[in-house]
Amino acid sequence: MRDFTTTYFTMVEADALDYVKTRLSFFPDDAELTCKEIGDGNLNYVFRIIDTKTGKSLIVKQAGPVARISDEFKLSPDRNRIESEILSLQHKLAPGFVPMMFHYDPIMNCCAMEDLSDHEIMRTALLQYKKFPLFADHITTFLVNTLLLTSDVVMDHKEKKELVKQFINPELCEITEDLVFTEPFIDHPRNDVFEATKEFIQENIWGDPELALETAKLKLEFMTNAQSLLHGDLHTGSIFIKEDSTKIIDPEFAFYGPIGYDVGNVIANLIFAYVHARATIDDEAKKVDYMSYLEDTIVDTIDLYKDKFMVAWDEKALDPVASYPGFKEYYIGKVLDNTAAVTGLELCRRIIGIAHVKDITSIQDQDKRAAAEKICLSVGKMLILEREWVKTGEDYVKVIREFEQLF
Ligand code: SR1
Ligand code: MG
Repeated sequence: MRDFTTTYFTMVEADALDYVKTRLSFFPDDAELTCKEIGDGNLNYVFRIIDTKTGKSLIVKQAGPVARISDEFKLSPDRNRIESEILSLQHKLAPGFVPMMFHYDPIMNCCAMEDLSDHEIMRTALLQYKKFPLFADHITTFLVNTLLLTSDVVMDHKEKKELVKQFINPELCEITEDLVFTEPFIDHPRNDVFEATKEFIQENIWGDPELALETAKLKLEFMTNAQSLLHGDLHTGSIFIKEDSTKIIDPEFAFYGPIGYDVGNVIANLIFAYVHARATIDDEAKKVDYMSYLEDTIVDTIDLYKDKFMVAWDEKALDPVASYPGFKEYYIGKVLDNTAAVTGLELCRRIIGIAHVKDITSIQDQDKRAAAEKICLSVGKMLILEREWVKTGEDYVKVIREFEQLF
């Protein structure tokens, strides 16, 4: 058995099993444990350990020194500390919406947490056309509780600044700065463009100086506006879901940034599911039904978010300036501008950049995939350029409808 107490190394299944037996007291001594590596993300190793006698189970997540997607990305395994600490904090701010943390190990850069195998990854579920009527309500509670409640309008300012320090996350932020804000909007060697969409991208994205300028402003906003403690990578692959429960996982990109970054990521990834359904459901009635479910979810997520934010502001915003007439409306207005822009950025970067989404890459018909990509890019561009005019759920639906007619 290898030594887990002195030097970090990346574990394989047998190591994770030994780790759980020797370093944790989660299972009884007579447990019959099996271990499987189940990670399918871009960065980490995820082991599920099950006691076959009782069915009791646990997840061990370890941060590797390089990203799984490409060893070009060398990353400090300290992101596992960030993930462990923010999950503990979010558990207090938004009880029931994150997995329970049991253990963090700063030598092995791993943590142990609740196994959510009775849930499924939301992206996978949406690609199977499943519906989750409670999602918009759940995610908006999570967003308001984790974002507004970690902002300066609610928190003691010195305590907030301590959190800013605790969650400084330069390497993961750099990935976002590069992969979301920079590379997709220039002809960068790391981009990975679908051949049938390339000309469209050259003309409409890389060839547009006005768009480039707006992405520069948004990048600086992302880097300098320490507004709230973000999840930082809130796509549908970071959400475990079942009919009556939503759990937000994988907050390793957490840092203090602009609120719209989390909300916009949720909306963009609902739009990916929407264009996937449009391209892949043959039965017309089923297609209309599923797409309108996703439209409703987009509308409800924006509108409920705004409503709950306003209510929470009235109850919890303690800074004296929070009650000045018009300030709440100004603040939420800025958050909604940024939300629209980030929705647009995420829509473009998942099509053009290195990190794609299955919603798009799994569309087998090449013409339909190209059409889906052009809708995402057109909607994305419009949301970036016209962000100040996109304030309600219905505004998003109008933009989507406008462009889906064209492709
Ligand atoms: C190198 S990491 C690529 C992407 O995967 C993560 O989930 C983030 O979305 C990141 O941009
Ligand atoms: Mg992730």
